[in-house]
Amino acid sequence: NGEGDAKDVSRNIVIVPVATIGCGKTTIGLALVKLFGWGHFQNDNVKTKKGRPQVFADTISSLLITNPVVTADRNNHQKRERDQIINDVSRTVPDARFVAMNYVHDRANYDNIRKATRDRVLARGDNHQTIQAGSKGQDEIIEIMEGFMHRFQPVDPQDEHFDLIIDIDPTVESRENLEVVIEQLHNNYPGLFKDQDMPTDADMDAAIDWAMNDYKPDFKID
Ligand code: IDP
Repeated sequence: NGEGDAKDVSRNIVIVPVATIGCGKTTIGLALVKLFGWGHFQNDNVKTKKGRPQVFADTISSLLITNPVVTADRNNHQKRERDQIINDVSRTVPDARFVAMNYVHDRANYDNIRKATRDRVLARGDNHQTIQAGSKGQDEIIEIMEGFMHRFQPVDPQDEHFDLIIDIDPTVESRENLEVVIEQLHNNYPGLFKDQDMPTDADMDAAIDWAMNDYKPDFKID
């Protein structure tokens, strides 16, 4: 983890979504690409079969060379995945800092989360890289989503090496969550934004619209 004052940081930030399928993490990652030109890499674009976690981490590390902020887009819904990305990126980029984009999953809220995520994925499934709803039945999709919900482990701030944990709500619109993420990044790391104007409401609306409607995923072949 990076040394020194967070307010002086202007690079080597990794956004680590903590999520299940359909929370909106890719949508926010893409909106950040559109708004700030930051990096974004989806785990499903790792084409190798062996050593996928290592390839994913190495790709994030490489992207940090040219991007001040990179979103490590996979669910990271278990502690071991989060430890893996933090440890492996830190080995090549020792001053990297990790920000959890934390879709809070309280067990008591599971039914609301199920409803929100299923509605999104089933409505627009063909646009989802992991699910590719067109090729799967609804029951099969729901089963895959349930697996992630069941295995989900909440972030433990004491025991995990995040520099910042941004809590967001999987049941609200991605537009709302995007604004919270940008606000908290700006409050904690003003140096990331010093060369650019902050986005307006209309800019954020347009970025979400682009991420949801114009971007098409690059499907993995297997
Ligand atoms: P994930 O990366 O967390 O699995 P996304 O792929 O970003 O989730 O979103 C799942 C689906 O829901 C996509 O088809 C996306 O376009 C759609 N979606 C994302 N955010 C919203 C929203 O705020 N309202 C409605 N649909 C959304």
